[in-house]
Amino acid sequence: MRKSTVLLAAALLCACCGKNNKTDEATALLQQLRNTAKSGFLFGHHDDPVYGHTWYLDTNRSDVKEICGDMPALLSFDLGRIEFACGNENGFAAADTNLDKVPFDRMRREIIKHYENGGVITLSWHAANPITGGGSWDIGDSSVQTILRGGSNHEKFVQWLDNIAAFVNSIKTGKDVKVPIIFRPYHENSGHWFWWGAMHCTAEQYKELWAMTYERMQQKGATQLLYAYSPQDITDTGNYLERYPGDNIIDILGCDQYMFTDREEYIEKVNADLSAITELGETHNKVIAFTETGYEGIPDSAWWTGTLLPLIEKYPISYLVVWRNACDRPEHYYAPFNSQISVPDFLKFYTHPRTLFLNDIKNISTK
Ligand code: BMA
Repeated sequence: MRKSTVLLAAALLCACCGKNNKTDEATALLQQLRNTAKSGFLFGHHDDPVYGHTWYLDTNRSDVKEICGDMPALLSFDLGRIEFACGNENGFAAADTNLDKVPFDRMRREIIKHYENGGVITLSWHAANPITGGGSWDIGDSSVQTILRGGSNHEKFVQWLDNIAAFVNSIKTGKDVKVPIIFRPYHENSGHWFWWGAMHCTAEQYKELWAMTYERMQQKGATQLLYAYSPQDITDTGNYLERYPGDNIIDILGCDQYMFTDREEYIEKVNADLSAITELGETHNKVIAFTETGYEGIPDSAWWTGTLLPLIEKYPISYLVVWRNACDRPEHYYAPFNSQISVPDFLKFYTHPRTLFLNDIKNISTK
């Protein structure tokens, strides 16, 4: 073992039990993300291989690949509704689908395939409301309180976490290696639109939710996970840290920010977000990432190299994720597809040396 590896391993020992809390593959992924930021950032797309602007569950398809001949380096999927799936150690019924109708079975296969091809995976979780069983957007001021230890929905919520652990633990390669995954639950918590948002729980309750989640994953042996924290609309580093779950849990400092109609506002907000996480990444020795962004419908044909690239290239982010191309909502897409007006500009973005797609990373991957 080289000296640097020994130091890295020591830094990853669990604060509560003293055991190494990451698999070798998760440790390697974290190092890969650190190295990535020196040369560029991984391009990520949510649900990329499972549906696109005009198709659903075809195999070997990707709106991004159909434009540039290459897959995103990073694939993002969502666990929403895994709460109600029949999770067990042997996997999930093919009929179990997430909130956007992606079968968990298919998600697992795509994750394994992408990892074996040298790609990186992240999972978000639009968790159901634990009181009503409605969606993440079904807000209520006491939801978080009821799932913490001693709360009326604690047991139920722990079962939901166990479903997640069972699912991620079932995502293994042919060589029986658990695929390392960046887990990003309870996102955009600075806003009010999700039941875990800042208006609906105290900072202490929010942090306790994270600690409980982390500990349960550890107990269930889901040590292949890295953890990303991703609030939205950060004003400064102090504001970012108010609900930060802590350096012992979080591996990746992220932020979410979308462009709506006002370009100047987007630029201002992204600069505030990325400046804050750049500074915190240095002081806390963490990887940073732009965990969700995009411009719905991409109505600006030069958005990729005219707005996004110049805005982010000065920050050492390891990756960015643009959101999904919904097949059942024609206006809801964030990556271009054949004939979309921003395709020529996306191709310029694709060939830029700092944007990393699957072919760019598969040969330098640590696997
Ligand atoms: C939102 C929208 C929803 C979707 C959810 C989870 O931003 O795309 O339609 O259900 O993300 O993917």
